[in-house]
Amino acid sequence: MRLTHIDCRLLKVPLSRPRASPAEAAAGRHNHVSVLLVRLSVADGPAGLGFAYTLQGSGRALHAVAVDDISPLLQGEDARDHERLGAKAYWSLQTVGRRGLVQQAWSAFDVALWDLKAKAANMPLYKLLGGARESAPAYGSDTAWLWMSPEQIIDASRPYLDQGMMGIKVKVGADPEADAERLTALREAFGDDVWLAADANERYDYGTALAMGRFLQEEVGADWFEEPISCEDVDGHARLAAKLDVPIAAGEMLFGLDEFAAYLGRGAVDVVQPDVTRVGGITRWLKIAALTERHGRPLSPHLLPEIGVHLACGLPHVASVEYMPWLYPLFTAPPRIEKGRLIPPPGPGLGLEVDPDAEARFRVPGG
Ligand code: SMN
Ligand code: MG
Repeated sequence: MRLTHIDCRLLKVPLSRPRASPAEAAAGRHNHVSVLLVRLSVADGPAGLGFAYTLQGSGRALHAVAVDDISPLLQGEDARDHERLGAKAYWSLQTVGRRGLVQQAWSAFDVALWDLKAKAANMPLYKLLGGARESAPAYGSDTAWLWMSPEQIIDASRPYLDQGMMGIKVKVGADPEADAERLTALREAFGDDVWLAADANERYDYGTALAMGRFLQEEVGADWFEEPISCEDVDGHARLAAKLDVPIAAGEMLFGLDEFAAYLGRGAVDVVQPDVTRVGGITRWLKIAALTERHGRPLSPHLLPEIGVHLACGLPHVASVEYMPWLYPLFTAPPRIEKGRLIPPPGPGLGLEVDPDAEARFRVPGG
């Protein structure tokens, strides 16, 4: 399985519901996601497809790393050797990218290598990973941004809840009092049975996070409290986790296995959320999953349900998939929700086909 051709493209995909206020979105901020698409071709057989994203900046830089630095390393290599190729990329680029953008670009290649491997084995990726189950619980993540009122959140979330999805994750972290009011209104509207989590994206200080954690567990009955404080404050997370009953979720900002080991070793996280396109792809996601399993904690993949559904259906201790359908417009048949659960597409590999019209529409000139 020699790699004969490597194709890297940069797309800019508009967000149907922007991350920030409509005014900011209109000014061009928070209204799109940049996507690196990587296709790995072998002499005979289907190509492997992988992708990674950046939010707002750095799309061109991600693409440049893929084209200039990583692609030449893989040309002519045996596509089956994901460990050897991962080590080759790591050691070749360590001085510029032990963490960060280089790892994000590499992630797209690693995902493509796994897509290719599963296609060569003629099986869906989740079967190759272990086939733990045929569908996974999913929570809605794009219906409760900070700029939205409780009424807007309720309206946006209804279609998900009506389909039977487990629940909704709500953004908090701007103003603790307003956050508390929103959460109370949402719990009242949704009822006690709906899964409800709060995601602060690192914005609280320790004292506010502790107070909010107590409020979440006592008044809201929240199912997890995500990124309460800076991702660099492992000790603060450990102290919060020791004092609070509401589970602490974290991991989307972490890159290395060592960072996950630090959190897990200190009991600083209860639900581990590695981003497959930040940690270095499926190869490293599996290592983080093994470490997490050893610590008796569940995982929940960050964003990218197109890949997350395979991880959640392949491995036994993945609690849920984050349903953030940002990249859905790119694919002809992305993973479907059925009775509230996400189903992996039936085809081999990731089971994804890029829609050529969408690709043409979203492609960045020169990317
Ligand atoms: C998040 C991160 C990045 C983009 C969108 C949303 C968020 C999440 O932290 O966990 O969904
Ligand atoms: Mg988050």
